[in-house]
Amino acid sequence: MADAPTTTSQQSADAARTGLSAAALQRGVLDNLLCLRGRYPAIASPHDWYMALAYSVRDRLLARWATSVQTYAGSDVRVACYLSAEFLIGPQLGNNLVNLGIEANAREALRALGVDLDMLLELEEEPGLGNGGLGRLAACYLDSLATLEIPAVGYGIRYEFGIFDQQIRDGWQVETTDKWLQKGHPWEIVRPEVAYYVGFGGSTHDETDARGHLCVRWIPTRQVKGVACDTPMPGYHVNTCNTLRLWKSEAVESFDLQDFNAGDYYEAVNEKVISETLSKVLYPNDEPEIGKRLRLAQQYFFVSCSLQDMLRLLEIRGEPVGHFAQLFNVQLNDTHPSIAVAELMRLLVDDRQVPWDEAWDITRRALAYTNHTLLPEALETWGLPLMRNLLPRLLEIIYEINRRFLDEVRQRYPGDDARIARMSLIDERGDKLVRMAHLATVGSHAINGVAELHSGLLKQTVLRDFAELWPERFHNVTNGVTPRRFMLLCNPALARLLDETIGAGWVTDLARLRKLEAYADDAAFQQHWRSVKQANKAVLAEHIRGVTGIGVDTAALFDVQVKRIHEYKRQHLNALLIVTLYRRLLRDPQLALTPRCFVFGGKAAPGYATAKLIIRLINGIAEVVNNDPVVNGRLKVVFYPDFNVKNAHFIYPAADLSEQISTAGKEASGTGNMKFMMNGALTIGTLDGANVEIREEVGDENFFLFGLSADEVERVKRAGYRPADYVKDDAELSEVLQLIADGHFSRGDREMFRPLIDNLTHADPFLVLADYAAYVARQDDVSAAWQDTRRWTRMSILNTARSGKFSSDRAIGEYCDKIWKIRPMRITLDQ
Ligand code: 26Q
Repeated sequence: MADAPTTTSQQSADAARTGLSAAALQRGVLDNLLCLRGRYPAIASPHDWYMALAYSVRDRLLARWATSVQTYAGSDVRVACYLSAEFLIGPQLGNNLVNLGIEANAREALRALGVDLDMLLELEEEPGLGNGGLGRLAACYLDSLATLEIPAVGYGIRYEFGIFDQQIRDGWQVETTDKWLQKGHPWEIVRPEVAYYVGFGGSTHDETDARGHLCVRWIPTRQVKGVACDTPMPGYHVNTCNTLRLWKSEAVESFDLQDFNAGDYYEAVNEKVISETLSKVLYPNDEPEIGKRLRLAQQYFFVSCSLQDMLRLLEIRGEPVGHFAQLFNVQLNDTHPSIAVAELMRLLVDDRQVPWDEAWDITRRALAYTNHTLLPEALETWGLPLMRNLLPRLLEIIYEINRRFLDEVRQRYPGDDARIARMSLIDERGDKLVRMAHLATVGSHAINGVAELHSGLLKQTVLRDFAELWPERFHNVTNGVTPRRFMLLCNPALARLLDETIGAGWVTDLARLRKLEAYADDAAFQQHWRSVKQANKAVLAEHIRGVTGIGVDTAALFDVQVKRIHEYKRQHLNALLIVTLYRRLLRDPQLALTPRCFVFGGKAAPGYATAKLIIRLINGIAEVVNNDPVVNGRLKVVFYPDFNVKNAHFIYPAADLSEQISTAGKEASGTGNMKFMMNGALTIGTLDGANVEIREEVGDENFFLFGLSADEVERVKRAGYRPADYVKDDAELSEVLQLIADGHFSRGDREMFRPLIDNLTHADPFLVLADYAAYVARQDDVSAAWQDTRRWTRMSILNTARSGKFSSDRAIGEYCDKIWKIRPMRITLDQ
């Protein structure tokens, strides 16, 4: 037998796993290259190096992670549990290097091995486990929770296929499957021993339990096992490392084989396949009808696993179930996890024999609900037949909650039957539906919107009756984004300039950016500021050339609109502007036009035909404008394919102008608007979502406001909006629409964009034409402002300087104070 290792070799082995110096990292990378990849450097592929580095970084997270988890388990500290069907966490390697503070050392270690860190960062596939804003918000919040040293767990679904990859072929969006797991995902640790069973279907029966109490037993026809897949979520420059716990579905083998399909091996395997499909794929938003049954099953699946996990932790801590709400705050990220209201009741009442009233008190104290939309078509409902068939016991519980709730409403408003019908958890007007926003509201002690305007509208519209009944339960928490990823990581040149100018403290105290105001007119600082922006634009230009083949002039104004494609976000309003400018050039080729490069990015839901046609229109315009000699390079139009977190990293820092042009009252908050602002872009926008607060912070003189307000939008609609009138009265608009209708951007095809033009001129539900003239006029102001470089630079600096409010640290601080009543807990590593 070999000798036991000596102390010194033990220490160096430890250092190879945990040491943060360049030398230790280098040893770690070489160890992992051999021990996990089976490779020596001479034949290692870039992917081998990526994996070796990723594992080395993960090694360095593990002690922090294990210590954090153990500290929480061993104390009576309250834990924030963020339940979300989506977590769009983005690439992990760079972020983890930044949060651990070892980016420079890792770079040096790799350089000594002849490997370029940037090349490895470029290789990483991101887990696209979200559609857009809501999923990315959840990820930003996990970063802030850890950075603020708040004990927290993110709970969600480990989709095998995340959001589809987008390709552009012949101008159209084409979807291909997302391959995030194909080459292995080094950040996750699967925990087969942390698993729970979730039932579906079957029937319920009244029974008498051992103590003679009447109770209900649900006998499902199918069970699925949820297995925990954990990803570490380290804070910035702290020891706290929280957990993102995503559930993957598996078959329950013994259940199938023994109880139901004894002897039928192939039927059992088939059951297994069905069980595993539960966490197979993320559904896109804006697809209300597709996969309804599976989507509800997914929601229940992850919610049940997560609540069972919390109850298990309670037992580990030796606490009675009565302490559930003291120990857990369960935040519902939209209604997607709102079945939690009924499931927690079931787990308490049916499984643990807690009396109904006590269980209800626990449930309501533990849960809180964040609303992210007012769009009626996006409010979740489930048909009663589906609910009864898939989750019979949950439906019974919802009925009981509703019965008791409506009794309360009746007492408060005797005889007001209309109100009862409006507030009921069940919509009885047509096919009966469960209203999930009502369920979430009734089951929560706190309800919030995601920007001031949105929270106000929420109380006036969708949840009006509830806000009247329980005004004290309604809050606003304006969204925020993490400056670690969206400044420090993605814009290192800006970060360096900020460090030199105002000190490094801004990263965790973003309000300190205000100190930049003193430099807004400083000529040398301005020069530096512009050179940072210019370099970022050159980087984006390179990517654009590589991906689309289009060459763009980095001296042009970079005008960017990146977000999901949706009519309410009005990418087509932007398209109309481009055609307007193009038409002006056709009429007057000598026109002094401010050179602009329009950059679009975003995915359309696969079944959303209008959104896909908007993409086609943008590409049709690009094809003509980019190649017309009259334009002579003064306008460029780029549709950057497959917008995701990874390419967002080089898009936001390169923007001069941020397009936030949704119909007022429709965008709950927006978070891209904040990312642009932090990186020094000016905003052209409507009074919608967080734009309102951005303008308040930065000042009207540094924001290009246009368009109808939310109130005016409603008034115009009530008065009977007639878009054709706007066409009639505006020659420029009419000619712009005509150019599109004539097939100018569809190679002569007059049919291609007809649905879009017809929609705009006859219905225009999002008031594109009503805002067109104001938008074009404001864009003329933008062009004029761009001509005055010093003025523009001043405005750009002030945008960054006044963006502090939009840090997710501020937002999480508000959740902690107003809703969760949680305080930080310091993690100390024993060494
Ligand atoms: C629902 C049912 C079936 C299938 C999919 C869905 C589904 C999935 C995702 C519905 C909605 C979403 C995502 C919504 C979303 O991203 N909302 C955005 O949330 C941001 C964070 O608060 C806000 O900033 C945006 O304004 C809001 O649009």
